[in-house]
Amino acid sequence: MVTRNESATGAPGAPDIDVVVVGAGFAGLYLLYRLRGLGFPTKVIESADDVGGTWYWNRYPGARCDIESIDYSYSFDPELETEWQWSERYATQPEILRYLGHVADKHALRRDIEFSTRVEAARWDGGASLWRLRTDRGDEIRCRFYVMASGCLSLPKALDIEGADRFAGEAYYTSRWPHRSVDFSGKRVAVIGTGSSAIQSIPIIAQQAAELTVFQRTPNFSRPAKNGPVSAAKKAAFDANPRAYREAARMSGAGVPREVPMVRALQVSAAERLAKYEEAYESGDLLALSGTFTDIGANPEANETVCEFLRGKIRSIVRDPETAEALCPKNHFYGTKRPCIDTNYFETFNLPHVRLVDLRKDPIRTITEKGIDTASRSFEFDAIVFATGFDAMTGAIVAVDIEGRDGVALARKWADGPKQYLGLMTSGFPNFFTITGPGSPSVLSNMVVSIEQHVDWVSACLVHMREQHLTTIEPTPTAEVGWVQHVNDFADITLFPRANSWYMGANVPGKARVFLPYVGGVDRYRKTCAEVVSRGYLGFAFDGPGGARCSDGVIRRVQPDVAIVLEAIEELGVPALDTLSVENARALTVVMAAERPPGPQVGEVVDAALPGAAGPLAYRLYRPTGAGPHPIVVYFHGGGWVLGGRDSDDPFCRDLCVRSGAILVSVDSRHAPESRFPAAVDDGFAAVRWIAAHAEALGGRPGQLAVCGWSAGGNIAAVVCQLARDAGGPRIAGQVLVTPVTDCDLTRESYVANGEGYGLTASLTRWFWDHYADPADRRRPKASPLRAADLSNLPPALVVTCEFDPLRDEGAAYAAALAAAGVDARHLPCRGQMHTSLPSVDVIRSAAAARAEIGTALRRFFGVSTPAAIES
Ligand code: NA7
Repeated sequence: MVTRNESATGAPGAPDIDVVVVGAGFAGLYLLYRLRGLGFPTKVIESADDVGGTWYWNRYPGARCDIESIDYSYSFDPELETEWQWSERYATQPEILRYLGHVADKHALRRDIEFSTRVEAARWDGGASLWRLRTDRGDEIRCRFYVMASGCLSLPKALDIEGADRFAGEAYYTSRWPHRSVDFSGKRVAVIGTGSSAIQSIPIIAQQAAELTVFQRTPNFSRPAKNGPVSAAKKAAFDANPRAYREAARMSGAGVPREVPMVRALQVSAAERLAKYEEAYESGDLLALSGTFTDIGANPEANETVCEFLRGKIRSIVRDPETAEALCPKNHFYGTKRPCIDTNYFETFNLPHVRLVDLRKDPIRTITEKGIDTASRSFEFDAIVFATGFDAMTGAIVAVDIEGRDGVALARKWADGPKQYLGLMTSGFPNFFTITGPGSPSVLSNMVVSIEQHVDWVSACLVHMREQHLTTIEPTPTAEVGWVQHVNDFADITLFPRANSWYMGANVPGKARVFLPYVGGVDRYRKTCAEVVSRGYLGFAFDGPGGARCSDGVIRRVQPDVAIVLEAIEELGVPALDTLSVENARALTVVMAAERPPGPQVGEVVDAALPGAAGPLAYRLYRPTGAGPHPIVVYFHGGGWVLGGRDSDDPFCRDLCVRSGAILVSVDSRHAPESRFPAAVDDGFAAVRWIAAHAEALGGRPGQLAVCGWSAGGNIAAVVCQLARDAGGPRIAGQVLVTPVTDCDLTRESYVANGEGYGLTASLTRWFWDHYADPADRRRPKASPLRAADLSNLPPALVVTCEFDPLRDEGAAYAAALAAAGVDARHLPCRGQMHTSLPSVDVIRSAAAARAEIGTALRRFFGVSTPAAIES
């Protein structure tokens, strides 16, 4: 029973206790320890009869951690690190449970844990500013703060197999294994599922069972764990400086210290790739393969090299070719469903009494009294083991009937996916925290590191509230929407959303298909949480005797890959171009370009020259695959009329060629300051005229010519359209202006807001203009096309602008002015992007959707409606 005398006042409407925590696993135990130490009366409610959480319930044969135990352990109590020695590299479930029992004993935690009790409902009482919890014992507990530390993988998925309750033999669930030992000797056993739990238990069950049949719906990637004693090297690395080791874990991507890859898989030779994969394979480290190259998680082609490497291993282990092939994952990318490490998993299928049933070919029809009927066969079993997984990340939370402000049910609020701020809180539910909730790194990290970070954050928040005399905290809707967007933006630049995984909620019928964890990494996330606090708890609203306060806003508005690129530029200490001589600036852009991904393959690339306004101009022609003739797009590169050439936007041109199905002719123009205004636009116009006149010879379709340009190239493209109109030709079918320079006024709001910190600076823009044109010339429409007296009768236009670009507002103004003049003009504003996003093919993946829109627009200009054949 909960005692009521813990209340500070004991008055009606007063809380019984400050904090109630649900769950006595890694999270609940540390929370209790921390809050108790800070003087917050705290009670933990736990449905099991002892501590352990997931390690209490998941006692199936072979259950162990697959993050090394040195890493998968608490850091808050340095004494633990010397008094507890792990017996194996990957500890078994009983050992981890003993560890948690030891921690509970050492810190006398059990006295504040109410075991064998389940919280069934929780209601926010706005009048009294407290939560009223109801337990399955019929108690009501009133608390100021309510924390769900209920685990990400704790609520078993409801069985979705017809007839599951009909089976008369022994039925076991890996997630709810009996506390007695189970003996399968001499029995015919079925295992349904091939996730982590199955992959760990199958080899052990096979040692006992007379017959073992594995029912597999989706084969999984797994490799040997190479378990054994804790490695001497690992132990030495830890012992050398445990505090530094822990700090490195906190500032790593996945909560385990490791080197960060610097090279793309597709940048190196196949032999080099293979060597890296072999090394990672042999390491037995779950995270090693994803950490071999930078692009494994994002680039399908790069990922496929890992997949094929692992399939090769499976084929080399499993003797029966048909079984081997069935065990090879082919419908998801490596890492997009939780990969596994194992001990003799694939080898088990070589045993004569073990067989695999491929449910993709022969699905389960029903479970019967005696066994399992598939579409084509009837199997009889003495025991069935269901290793069918969990309602991950949200299941255990919404299993409690939680009602926030105004009677809103959490289950209803989250019906289309969890709406959370930082994975810690949800708006409309004051003083309600989730430890490792959806929208935090959680299951994509070493859970213990993420748990400690959340517990520390929540504890510090409660101390802040106490010091500031604040009673309630909740996130604002603005902050929450912004965070959910950021979580999705991050997921969308990876391959994760393409898999039907529990990360996506896809394993539970009817569950919203939303990416649940935060893929940005433990380090990035930790810095974000700290920044939220340092900016006055940005996005949180507080109330209480200390006064109402709220610093509202969105913590991350820039696209995640844009942020990564900006961080890399800062880390590399790349000098600002406008601090360099023109010669050095040009040399630097060439060096930077050498490192980028090459862009997609096209049918043919031809370098040649054409006559410009004052001499030959180099151009590069990109021809699509497939029989011509093709429409032609004349492309003008960026570089502020000063830098760049036909090489500088090469990946973008390839991408545009593939997406548009058109020939791209990327034309150089004379550069400033050697050739100032109007040399560049005169060259541009001369090039368009020549290309239009020679379209057929170039493989083009006469009359089907569009122009496209990025940045200063967008300026040239826009001016060329005006010159062609005024000269009565050539006919231009459309213009795509990508973050174009359209005006010389550098005082617009976007220059103020985005003038610093987003790649192209206001000062660099000034530097370009100074090199290009005299102040009087800049105002002429040939330099500032926005200033043309007449914008009518221009070709249809797509104007792309980026939110974090100094040029944003002049691009938007040009789109609006064209539309006002009756031109068929569309404005495509790109959220969270910067000036260089669009041309950064395979680097700024979040801009791929905008690149696809450009392809579609070009196709439309040419009257083509078929979609481009390109992966995002
Ligand atoms: P998982 O990884 O969700 O695995 C569950 C397995 O059960 C998986 O192979 C599923 O196939 C299979 N499954 C689920 N429902 C069915 C039905 N109806 N029919 C056939 N097969 C089914 O859970 P685990 O317990 O193994 O591991 C959970 C996490 O714990 C793990 O990732 C680690 O982080 C620790 P599917 O892939 O859905 O086709």
